[in-house]
Amino acid sequence: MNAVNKQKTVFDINKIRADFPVLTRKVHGLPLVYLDNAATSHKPIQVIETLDRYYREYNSNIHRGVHTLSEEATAAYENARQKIRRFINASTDKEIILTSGTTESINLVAQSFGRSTLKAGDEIILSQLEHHSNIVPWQILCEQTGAVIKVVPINDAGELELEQYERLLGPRTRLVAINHISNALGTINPVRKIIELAHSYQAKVLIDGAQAVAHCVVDVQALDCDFYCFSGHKLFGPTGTGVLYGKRALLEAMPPWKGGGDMIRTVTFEKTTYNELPYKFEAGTPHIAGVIGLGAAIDYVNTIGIQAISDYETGLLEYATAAASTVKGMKIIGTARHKASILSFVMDGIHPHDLGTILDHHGVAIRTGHHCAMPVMDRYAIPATARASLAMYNTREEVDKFIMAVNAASQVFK
Ligand code: C6P
Repeated sequence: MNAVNKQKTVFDINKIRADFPVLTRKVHGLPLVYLDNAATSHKPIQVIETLDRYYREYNSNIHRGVHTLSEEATAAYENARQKIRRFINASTDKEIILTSGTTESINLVAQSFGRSTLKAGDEIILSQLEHHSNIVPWQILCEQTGAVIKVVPINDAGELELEQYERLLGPRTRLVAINHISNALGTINPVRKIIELAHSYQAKVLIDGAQAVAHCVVDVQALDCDFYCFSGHKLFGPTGTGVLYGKRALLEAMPPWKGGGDMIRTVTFEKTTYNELPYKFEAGTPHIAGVIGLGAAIDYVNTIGIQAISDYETGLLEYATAAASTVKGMKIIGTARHKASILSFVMDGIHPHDLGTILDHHGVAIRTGHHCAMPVMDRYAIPATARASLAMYNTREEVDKFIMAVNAASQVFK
């Protein structure tokens, strides 16, 4: 665990809730119960004010100007990179590539690392639990290179079948790309073990941490992953921000993906040379305010402590799971032994979309659908689930309101 995450902090739910202005609003005349945090989380006032301050006081492009505003913006931007580096315990800022989100981070690895190293017949291992963002970029890469995808199946509980994984690993395995926590079921995958096994075959490992960073401690050095991807907006930061962590030696060897300003050292029509890490992968003007805001979001999370958040949410999920078991006709999809923050379910006789609409009229926001994880739905032979996803600012009272709303919906369809 890194130094920041070890800090002792106090978890004060009322104080936390007071920091999120949107939590005081009403929906259809009722207090908002926001249980769609896996899609995106809300932003504390500290993040909102950071964005506001940037635009009011020092809006400017970075790495380009010598004037005061540009220097202030550059310093704040690079300071945010350091905060991100410390938050996931990377060893140098050069390993922190700022992107627009998890999706872009994965595409970057596919098109740079993947396209430059994979050959026809090479194998990429994915799992049945993946979000489309961790499937489609690899399919595109396979079309380009002739590499092939192998899939680790899941059991009825929604856990990866590790024996099958071990069987899939082999001398042609070049890359394993697996999520840390499943967005559709909440399964926490044994990523440390997955990485260790892949490395014994000299395969590289990309972890899709989109659902993990706001819910558990992430230490990329302890995990020993080769790449780790996440989005700022699920971590109480702005949309349009994201991170690709990569081991320095790998990133050094990888060609650039997008070309443009800031990623070059010299340009002539005959030859262009590229900038050093991390800028080699950061073409064009980035979401400057957003990255600075993500830094503020990380400061915020650190004042509470990611371990304290994780412990709190574990209790809340247990409470929600126990409450759900009392609802007639409610079946939880995804019952892994190790789960985080997500309760996916179906109701007898009610389509998830109808349920979502009824819950909205009770002020309760959940997501319904395939959650961009169609292979998971196929595994359970269902078109969709309803999904309540929790964050650190949710309470047991909110879970009670959610359960009451589900009961009310079942009365409507009786
Ligand atoms: N899942 C959900 O409601 P972006 O869109 O790039 O920020 O994140 C994509 C992504 C990748 N991997 C996982 C595991 C994810 O959960 C997500 C985003 C949201 O579940 C929106 S589909």
